[in-house]
Amino acid sequence: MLQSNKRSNAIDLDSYIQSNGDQINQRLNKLVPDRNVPYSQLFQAARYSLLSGGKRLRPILTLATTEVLEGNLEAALSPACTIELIHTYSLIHDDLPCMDDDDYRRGKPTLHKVFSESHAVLAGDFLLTYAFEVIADDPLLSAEQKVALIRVLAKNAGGIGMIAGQLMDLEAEKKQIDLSTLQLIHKNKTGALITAAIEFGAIVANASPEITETLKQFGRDIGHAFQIIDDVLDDKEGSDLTKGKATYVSLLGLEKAQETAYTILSQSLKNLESLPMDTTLLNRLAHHLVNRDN
Ligand code: GRG
Repeated sequence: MLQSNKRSNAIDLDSYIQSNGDQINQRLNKLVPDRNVPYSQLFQAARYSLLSGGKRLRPILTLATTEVLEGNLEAALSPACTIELIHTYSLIHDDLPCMDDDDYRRGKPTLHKVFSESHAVLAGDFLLTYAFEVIADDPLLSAEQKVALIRVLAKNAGGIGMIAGQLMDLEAEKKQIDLSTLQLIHKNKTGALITAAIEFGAIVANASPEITETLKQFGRDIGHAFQIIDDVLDDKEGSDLTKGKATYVSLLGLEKAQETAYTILSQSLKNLESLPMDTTLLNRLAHHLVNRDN
């Protein structure tokens, strides 16, 4: 059973993240089982990436938004997991030789190194497609909620969302780009799925259009701050991933980049405070996203 935390102020955020992360992992494990079929490698490949220890921040944001809005947490769990299915597909494809060509992800060899490039393409395709099937088949959601979730997921992961961001990012490699172009890339590449995760909570909890709009703005802001901190962490770790690429640190410098993330965080929290319910849980998670060390 998913536990609600009525008194968000009193909660221990680490145990909130741990216990919700565990619930998400269990559901993901159930949604994508090993299958004894002639093409079992498809499921093994998908599970290799899906169950390889991501932070699960996006699905946790869906559950936290649902909780803040006093929605049905059980009904939020599978939709939350579909965000992670899409996130995992994007990481698998991003690591391919034709994209970022990375050998390691989450401390393990990338999927195409362990299986093959074609297995990695197909495992990513499977996770992407399957996300929509999971929503369509969910017995705890109304028909209206399913359509709304599918629309939000398709838009934010699609050609005016994450895929657009990825294409702009690839085209920006080895080119001089300015800050507003970088912001546009990350608004789509990273921000769109984080915003969808928050909007998912609003849909499950049947929030009003006004409340949903405020939460979406909060999602866009924390997605922006999350990406800046991603660049700051890569820079501090001397990561190869940013070599030759424009980042918030290369354009603003380390200190200014960090300062910008904190300014965006505080704007996002002000916006959140305008809501008529206790939003402490989302406030604490937003701090966590910006203060994280990995
Ligand atoms: C291939 C269509 C397509 C899109 C790829 C998400 C993405 C777009 C690329 C990943 C490259 C990257 C490092 C993006 C920066 C921000 C980001 C999404 C980081 C990874 O997310 P975390 O930190 O990762 O939540 P974990 O491993 O914890 O899930």
